[in-house]
Amino acid sequence: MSDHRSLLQENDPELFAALCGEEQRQREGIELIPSENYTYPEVLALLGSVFTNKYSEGYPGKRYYGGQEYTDEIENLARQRACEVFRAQHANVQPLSGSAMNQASYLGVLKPGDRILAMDLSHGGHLTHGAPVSHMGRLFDFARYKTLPRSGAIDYDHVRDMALAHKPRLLICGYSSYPGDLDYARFKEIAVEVGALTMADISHFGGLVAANVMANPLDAGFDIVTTTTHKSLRGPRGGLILCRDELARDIDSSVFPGLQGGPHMNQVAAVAVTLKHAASEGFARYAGQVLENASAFADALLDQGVSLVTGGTKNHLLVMDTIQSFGIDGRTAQDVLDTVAITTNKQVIPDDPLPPFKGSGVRLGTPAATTRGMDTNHMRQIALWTLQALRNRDDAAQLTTIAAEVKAFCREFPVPGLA
Ligand code: DSN
Repeated sequence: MSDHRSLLQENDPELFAALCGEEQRQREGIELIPSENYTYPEVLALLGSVFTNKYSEGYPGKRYYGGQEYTDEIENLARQRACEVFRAQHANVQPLSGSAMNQASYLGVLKPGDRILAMDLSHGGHLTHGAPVSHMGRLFDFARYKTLPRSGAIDYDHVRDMALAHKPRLLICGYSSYPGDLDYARFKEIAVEVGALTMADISHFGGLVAANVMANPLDAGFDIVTTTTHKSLRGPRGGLILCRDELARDIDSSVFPGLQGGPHMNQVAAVAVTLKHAASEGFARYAGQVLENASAFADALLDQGVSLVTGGTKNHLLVMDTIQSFGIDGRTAQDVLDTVAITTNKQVIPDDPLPPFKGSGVRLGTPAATTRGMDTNHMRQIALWTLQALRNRDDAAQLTTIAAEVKAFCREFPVPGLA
């Protein structure tokens, strides 16, 4: 047992037990939450490294504290690599996570009260895209576009109508629960027509953009692109803001000193190594497999008559309408799947009549399963277990059998960084 583990075991047995429990849970279950992943062993090492001891307010070459020779080096590496991987002019690698990253972006280019047009939460947008319960929803004047009632797809004519009616200063695209792709050129055209800046929040599929298996909004001339680093990118928890050179000063001063204090340099180091991986051929293959797996998973569910929002997927995630498909709400479906060690999350669907704590659906995704080496055949098997569990949810013996099969299956797929 490594030194830090025995120390933890000795000094804090309760915490050690929880750590071991979580490791076992991650090893023995199938992770289908589309925003989760298993990070690299080097990331785990850097997160637990001495970089966590260091205060580094400011930016490389312009810090408020001494002793920055190595922190400057890692932040420069992270910035350079982010610019290379995403073809960006400028990168800020300090946002602590997704919400801070989006808040800093808005506050960098807008004034409180300015109008923003973004996707409605229940139609696939994110809390920070102006949900009324979020601070951003109160600080800015959000208008929200919705998807088409039957297909669940984005209706660009509706987005344009909303833009013409509301005259936003910022037009946002990007999603946390939309199983489609985005026409960035069309968004840009609409923004130009109304004089708005453009921002894409690609947090969910940042890794797929980095690997060039999904389109890059910067190639369509977007002003700002944000992404978290721990989802399909497989890095530590964190956020990146990518932008044009003209916005670099405003974005940087919005992150620090505007919103945050000292950056987490252990996290910045881990982001740097993540971006080195993201530029590799192995990562490109991984990203392609994430998409193939999602498509195979969706097809397997559709073949069995399951109802999926938008009728399938063009990215790494799918949203199953559990009311239509199984007559149960999303929370019940999530709980049933938990009993067979398949981890998902309940999800609201467009204009959901149920509250978010119930939801009419469940969101499923393939980044984590693909990291463990699962392929399209495995996804078909997982689809089968998912259906068997949901259809036989009142049959305890059947659920126990499925849980045992899932556990045995998972033994074949080691989790990176876990012995
Ligand atoms: N919690 C993330 C997700 O699951 O999509 C977004 O913040």
